[in-house]
Amino acid sequence: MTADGFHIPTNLIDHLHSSEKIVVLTGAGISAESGVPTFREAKTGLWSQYDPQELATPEAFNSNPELVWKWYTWRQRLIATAYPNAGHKALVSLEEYQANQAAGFVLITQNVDGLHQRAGSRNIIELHGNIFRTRCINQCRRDEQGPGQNTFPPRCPNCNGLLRPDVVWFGENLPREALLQASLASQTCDTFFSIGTSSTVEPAKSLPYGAKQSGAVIIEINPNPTSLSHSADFSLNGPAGIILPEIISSIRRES
Ligand code: BV8
Ligand code: ZN
Repeated sequence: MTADGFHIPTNLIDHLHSSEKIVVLTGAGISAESGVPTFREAKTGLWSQYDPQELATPEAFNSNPELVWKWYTWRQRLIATAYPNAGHKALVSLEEYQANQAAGFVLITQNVDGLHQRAGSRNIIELHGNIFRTRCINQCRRDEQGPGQNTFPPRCPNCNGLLRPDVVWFGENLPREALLQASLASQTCDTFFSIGTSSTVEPAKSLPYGAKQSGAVIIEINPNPTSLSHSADFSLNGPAGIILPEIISSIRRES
């Protein structure tokens, strides 16, 4: 099923009216309309000569912490000037719409930009951490805000070890509790949205298949096809910032 000119299929709206638990998985695409480059299209500006998958690794940090911190500082500054867009805000409305269902809404994000929190979403699982948090490589502390002092790269005030961005790098395990909660939510929902993700990164890319196996309706929102598209019940080909608000107004119009 595809949305024709962003007309949302009626049977999708009917399904959402009766849905008891909605799980949403977002990727970098939902922040694209806020001006935050997506992960694999981040061929903009200073970083076009580097492959993000090469920089977001423990090996890169161990061999060149200054370069990796320059990349993250550049991204932090870019994200700090960005604002949640209509897609982020529509997910807040969807969570509010589900409020009368106990545990009716879970937002799982691969993004590290914190834009869902700033939009007002509440039940969020950050699978890959948060770019504004730092943690000590000797694991003696984790700080919500960025590094306080002015040494570069920043060092831990406890042990003087290097501080690192509190994100999950390629080759690193995801936070155990976050992955457990995300898997459980995906396997116990009746509706699973996959929004703005190329569905290439494990283990996040497996979540919709767990939902499908448990009988959930799978809805993908992405201007481009992905490896998930052929398994989705609805594949809405367009930008999240246009399609999600249309879904919210259709739900309200027809309720
Ligand atoms: C792990 C934080 C155990 C850092 C990120 C099994 C098979 C093969 C490989 C593996 C496997 N298991 C593990 C791996 C290795 C690896 C992996 O999956 N590699 C892939 C690339 C093959 N996974 C890991 O290493 C994970 N760890 O599994 O631990 C382990 C350990 C060792 C060995 C084996 C197993 C850790 C992965 C986490 C990496 N960290 N981010 C940082 O951000 O700096 S991942 C990074 O990619 C971002 O978080 C990003 O969100 C995420 C996924 O990318 P997307 O979000 O999908 O973004 P992308 O740019 O790709 O796509 C954007 C999409 O948006 C596009 O489709 C576009 O069309 C769409 N779009 C554009 N505009 C819009 C839009 N959509 C809607 N609206 C729009 N307007
Ligand atoms: Zn320390």
